Amino acid sequence: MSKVTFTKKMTAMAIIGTSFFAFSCSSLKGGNTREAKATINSTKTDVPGSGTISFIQKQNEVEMKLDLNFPAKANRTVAVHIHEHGDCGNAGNDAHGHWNPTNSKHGKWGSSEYHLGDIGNVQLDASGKGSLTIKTDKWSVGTGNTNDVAGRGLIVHDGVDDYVTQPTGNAGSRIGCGVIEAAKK
Ligand SMILES: [Cu+2]
Repeated sequence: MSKVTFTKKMTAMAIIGTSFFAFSCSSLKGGNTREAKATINSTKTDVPGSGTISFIQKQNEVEMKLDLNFPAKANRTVAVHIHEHGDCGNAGNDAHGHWNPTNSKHGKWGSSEYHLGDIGNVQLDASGKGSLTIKTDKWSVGTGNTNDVAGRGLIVHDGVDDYVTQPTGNAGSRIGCGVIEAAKK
């Protein structure tokens, strides 16, 4: 009898253990992270450039790090957005419009209304390099939820986002593009 009781206890413990593991993965408790990144390439031969962007989710916070290098845009400000489709075809135009799962107006990140793709303007230095960091609980990474950045397109524009003009910010043509891909587990 004691042997049977022991086996039942072990089974119960295994079930509890499995449930806890599944719960902790989906809610990203503890040290679990989810990552996505994109390599940004120039879409125009006359405006060479490159860049990288990474998104790391820890618990409910996503940290975005963006680095750009567009020498032809030295000392200028360029707009950067997450666009709807992770497709850089047709010189970046296949990425379509701004990613806007909340059906909001275009605006400045953190203002009363803005697209989830409205990363904003990045100042480039005398060599054409610039970077930006955002920490937010508005995005997720690799979750498949409507606020998941993975599978979207990262677009660098030729001009400045005025944060007012709908729905584009009048940011000009597309000079850089990258596909945001979730890191393989
Ligand atoms: Cu854009």
